[in-house]
Amino acid sequence: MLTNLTPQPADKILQLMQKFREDPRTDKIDLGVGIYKDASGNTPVMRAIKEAEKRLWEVETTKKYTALAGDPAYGDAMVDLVLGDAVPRDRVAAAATPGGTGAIRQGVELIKMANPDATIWLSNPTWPNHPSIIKYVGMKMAEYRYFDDATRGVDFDGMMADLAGVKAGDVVLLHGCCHNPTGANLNMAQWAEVVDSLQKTGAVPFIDIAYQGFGDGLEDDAAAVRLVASSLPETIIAASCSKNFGIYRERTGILMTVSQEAGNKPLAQSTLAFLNRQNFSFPPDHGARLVTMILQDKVLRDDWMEELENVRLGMLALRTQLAGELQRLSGSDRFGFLAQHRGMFSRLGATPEQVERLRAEHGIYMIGDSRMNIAGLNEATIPVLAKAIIDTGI
Ligand code: PLP
Ligand code: TYF
Repeated sequence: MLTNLTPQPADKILQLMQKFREDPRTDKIDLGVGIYKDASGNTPVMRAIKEAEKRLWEVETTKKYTALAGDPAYGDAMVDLVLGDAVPRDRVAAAATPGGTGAIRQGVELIKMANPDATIWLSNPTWPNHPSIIKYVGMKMAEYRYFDDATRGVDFDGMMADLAGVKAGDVVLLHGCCHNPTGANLNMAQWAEVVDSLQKTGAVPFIDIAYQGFGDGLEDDAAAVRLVASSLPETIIAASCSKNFGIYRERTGILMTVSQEAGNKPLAQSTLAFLNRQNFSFPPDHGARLVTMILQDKVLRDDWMEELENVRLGMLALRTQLAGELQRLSGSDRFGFLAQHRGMFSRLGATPEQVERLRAEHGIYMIGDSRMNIAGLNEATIPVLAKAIIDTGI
């Protein structure tokens, strides 16, 4: 039986990670996989996580099962973090999942249960795991225009034209903030137009928010998801704690649904629990518990927010420095978009051949579509990257 298996497509981002590891050059620069790194290239455990782990070791008396949807306190804390008071709590169902990816997978399965004929609309481009999971689950998908190659901003007219053609009951997958892989984002006036469009077509928004706190701040980064959830009858949200709590390997995420009325919530809640049971039974608890402890304790929460804010400001400073250096070297403003983009990533707009030359000639690793992880830079490597970009004729 096992001989019947056929090779499956590899993840290009993870493949590049391996290639970087194998490169013997000591001055190589890793702008590949989306993991936050400090100026020394380390991904430290955040202070509040360390402290919560210490406390947890002292107070935790059992590791017995929690509940199929995870600890309800985690659900409450995350609904607060993501949605604030944008929608009444009695319309929101939530279940802990293994990472944001687990939430996306369960979200797609939920959509399949509710409307197997729905088409799921994805931004072009999007995070490659979106189409991969949707295809695997067996749902139809389509793309809406998103990135403008000329400005390296959002092709908003193209996006709106495509969203106007979405059918009632279809699903539109939107990045809540810090678009991966482009770094180009909608402003709030544009989000309001997206809301109008969804209202007109009757499409259901599915928001993936994996970088809250990495763009314009914890509250500002949640503004779009809050606007959408408070304006439309139904919203599905997949949130990840991997980046903003730095707990990548703990697999901590959450799937939330906002039902039209409080009366519809119990069915959504029991379906989320059912989906967990079918896939893995009880969700991982360690990361979720740390997140809950931090969000519930003022001292830990303030410390986490301070550290996260420093991470965010550090990436913004790197953006400004890189854009400034490129302006100096090129004598033009054509790289100004790097300072406008938000989050961990920017799509540089180089050709695959240029990306390959950066790797081969300069030891600079970015994803083939020219996505750079800004956190992979530091003050010393910014001039090196800027010079390589100019030398490569980008
Ligand atoms: N969605 C996007 C757009 C991402 O970039 C990521 C990646 O880290 C995730 C979701 C989910 O990540 P995780 O499953 O590690 O929580
Ligand atoms: O886009 C990224 O780099 C992050 C990390 O299969 C990631 O989201 C990349 C690939 C993958 C899982 C996570």
